[in-house]
Amino acid sequence: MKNPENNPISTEIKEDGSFNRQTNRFITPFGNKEGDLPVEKGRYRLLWSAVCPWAHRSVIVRKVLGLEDVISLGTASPMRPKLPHVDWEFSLDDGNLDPILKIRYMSEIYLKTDPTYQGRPTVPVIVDIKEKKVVNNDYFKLTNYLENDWKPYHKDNAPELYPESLRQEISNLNDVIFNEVNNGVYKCGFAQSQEAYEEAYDVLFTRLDKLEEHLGERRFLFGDFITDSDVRLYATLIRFDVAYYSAFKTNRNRIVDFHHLWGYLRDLYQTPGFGDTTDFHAIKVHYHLSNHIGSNDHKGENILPKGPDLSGLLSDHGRQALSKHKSKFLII
Ligand SMILES: N[C@@H](CCC(=O)N[C@@H](CS)C(=O)NCC(=O)O)C(=O)O
Repeated sequence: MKNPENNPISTEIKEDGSFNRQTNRFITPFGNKEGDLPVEKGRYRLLWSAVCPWAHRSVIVRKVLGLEDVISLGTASPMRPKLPHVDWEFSLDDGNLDPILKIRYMSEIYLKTDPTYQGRPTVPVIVDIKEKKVVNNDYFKLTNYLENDWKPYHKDNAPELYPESLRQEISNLNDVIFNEVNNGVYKCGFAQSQEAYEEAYDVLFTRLDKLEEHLGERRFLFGDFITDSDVRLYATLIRFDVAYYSAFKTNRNRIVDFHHLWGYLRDLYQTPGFGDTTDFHAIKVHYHLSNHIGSNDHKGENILPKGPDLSGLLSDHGRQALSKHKSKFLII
């Protein structure tokens, strides 16, 4: 893996100190067209770590749509070893091996697939179990594949997270959420100049203020039903107070300090597929103790923050009342 100066993201930092995320290497889509990845029950394994917001959203969608028996799940530990490059390890499994793929480190499967692979070995990634090869790590589109191309395997009465009639609006909003919120927190955390950090911070909180207003009138982003955009926003909001607020210096205020965003987050957290796939311990361990890209050297420190108090996530949110009131979508 490329690792100049022993900094795994050095190739993703621009001259002005801003973070410019690497592109995905394995992007073949799922589908029925020639060259597409065939949609087959039992053929693939989704590798994730509960810490990762990009992977978490695929795991939420997999559960919400009832694809758990269709695509299996391998879970890497939140504690990342440095070998000397930072890797993901299957140390939660017996013998430190993923039980199906029999690999210990994520880099093994990337390098087996492409011995010249130079990027970071990231999650989420879909592996073809038969071929033991990475087939897709397109974290941006993965949920859309599960929602659209994997439809034949959805459970009965599965929700429409990516309805045809709203697809363009959902995609437009997803771009904004990605640039300003999902990746926005990373742009704050990984910035290597004061200016780049402050610019990303301002963009992030300006967007959160707009979302706060928007969600004051709607239960979810598009009205009274959950869509792919809500899944994407949730994955960042649920990590915000626990990790980003301190680890990435996104500290103008916490999500609990926003009235509507906090209610919205509680609402989603209490929805099957969301809270039950959220592992705060893993998130804290990763962002505060482990090696994660962009992190400072922790100098052997091993004290996990005790807070914040998350018990409020289970409190009544009262947002059902907003479902009656649907107004025109106007956020971008
Ligand atoms: N594949 C994307 C996004 C996925 C991603 O960054 N996942 C993180 C975890 S949240 C990861 O696996 N990082 C491993 C590493 O950087 O070594 C990317 O390469 O930027």
